[in-house]
Amino acid sequence: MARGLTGGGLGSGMGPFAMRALASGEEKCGDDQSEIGRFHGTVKKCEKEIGAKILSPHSFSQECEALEFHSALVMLPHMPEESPSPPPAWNPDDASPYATLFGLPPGAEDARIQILPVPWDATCSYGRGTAHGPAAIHRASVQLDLLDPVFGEVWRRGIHLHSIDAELLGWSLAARLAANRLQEGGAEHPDHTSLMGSIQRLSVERSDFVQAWTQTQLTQGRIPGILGGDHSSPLGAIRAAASTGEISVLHLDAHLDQRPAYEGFEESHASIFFNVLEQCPQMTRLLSLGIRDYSAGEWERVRRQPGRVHAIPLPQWQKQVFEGRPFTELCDEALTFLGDRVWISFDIDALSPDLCPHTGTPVPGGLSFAEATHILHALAASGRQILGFDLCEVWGPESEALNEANAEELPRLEWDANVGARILYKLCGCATASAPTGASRC
Ligand SMILES: [Mn+2]
Repeated sequence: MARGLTGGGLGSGMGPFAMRALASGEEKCGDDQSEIGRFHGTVKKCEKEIGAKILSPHSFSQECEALEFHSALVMLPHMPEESPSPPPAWNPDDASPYATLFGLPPGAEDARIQILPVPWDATCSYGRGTAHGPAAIHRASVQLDLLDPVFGEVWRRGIHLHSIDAELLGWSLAARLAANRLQEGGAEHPDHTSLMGSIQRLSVERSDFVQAWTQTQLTQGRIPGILGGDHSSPLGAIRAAASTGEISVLHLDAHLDQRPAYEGFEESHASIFFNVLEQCPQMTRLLSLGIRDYSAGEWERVRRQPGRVHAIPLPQWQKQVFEGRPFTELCDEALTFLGDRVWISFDIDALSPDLCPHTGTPVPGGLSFAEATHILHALAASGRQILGFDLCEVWGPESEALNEANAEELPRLEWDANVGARILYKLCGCATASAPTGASRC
C-alpha cells in the first residue's frame, strides 16, 4: 500500500504560503529570513545582468513562475516543522506525518546521502518544466514504500534533501527569463549577443556552485546526489568527482549529449558529456546506455575515443535480446568497461516515454523500468564504489496546476515525478549498497 501523507498532499498549502512570504517580505518563515534576503539580493543582481525585471509586478506569468520556485525555497525546509517532531514512534510502514523527501523523519542533516536540488531548465530546447522536477519528485516521494525489493531499507542509510539554494534559484529564474526573451525574438533579437552572454555567465555560476557543494560533500565522506533540472545541471558535480582522482561515468540517456554547443548554449543539456570529456581528463571512462537518438557528429566523436567512451545504441541490445541473449549478460558485459570509482548520470529519458511522458526531449523505445533498475542492481552487485549520482530531466507541473487538479487528474500530473522518485530511491540504494572504498576487482 502506498504510504501517502497524513492530512492531504503537499500541493495544497505550498503556493499561498510562499506567496505570503514573498509579498510581505516579513512573514515569519522560520530561520530562513536570510534565505529570502539572499534570494532577493541575487534577483536584483541578475536583473541588472539581463536588463529586465525578474519579479515584475506587471507580469503575472513571471510572478507565478517566480512564486513557483520560491515556494520550493520557502516551504520545503519548513514543512517538517509543521508535524509533531519527532512523533513518539515513527513507523516506516505507516503514512508519514512528515513532508520531507520520502517522508523520512527530519534531522538527517549529516546523512550519508546528501541531495542538492538544481531547478534549472534554461537551455531546454523542446519541452520545459524540468526546473520543477526536484519539487515534484519531493512531493511524489512521500507515497513510496520504503522497503526496496533489492536494496532493502535504503532510508536507514541516511538520505537528506537540501532546500533549494537562494542564489541558485535567482540564477535559474534569470537564465530562464533571458532564454524566454531569446526564444521570442530568435536570432534577430536586438539583445541576442548580450542575452546569450548572460545565460552563459549564469550557467557558469551555477556549475561552479554545484562543483563547490559536491566537493564539500565528497571531502566529508558523503555521497552527493544532484537532482536536476535539465542535464546541464550536474556538470560541476562531475568535475568535483573527477577532481578526486580517476573516475568512470555510467550514463543512462536516450541521447549522447556530446554536442559542442546546442542552439548556441555552451552549457546546454545536449552538451554535458562534450563538456565533461573536455574539462575532466580524469574522467577516463564514459559508458552510455539507453542511447537511441544522436547526430552523426556525436557518433563520430564516440568512435574516435574507443578507450574512453563506450556507447551502446539501445536497438543493438534489443536486437540481441530478440535473438535470445539474456539481458543480464549484455548488462554485465557492458559494465566491465567501467573502472572502480563510478558516478551515475541518469537522464530520465533513457526510460521508455510512457514512464516520463513530459520530459524535455522524449524518444520512443527506451529502457523499461525493470531493465533500467536491473542495470543499477548489477552495478551495485559488481562491488564498484559509487561516488555520487545525478537524476535529470524529470518533469514537474507548476504548483498552480497541481493545486487546481482534482483527485482523478493528480496521478497523471504526478506520474513523471512518481517514476522519478522511484528511480531516485534506487540510485540511493545503488550508491549505498556498493563497497565504501574502491574495492579492487579483476
Ligand atoms: Mn541527457
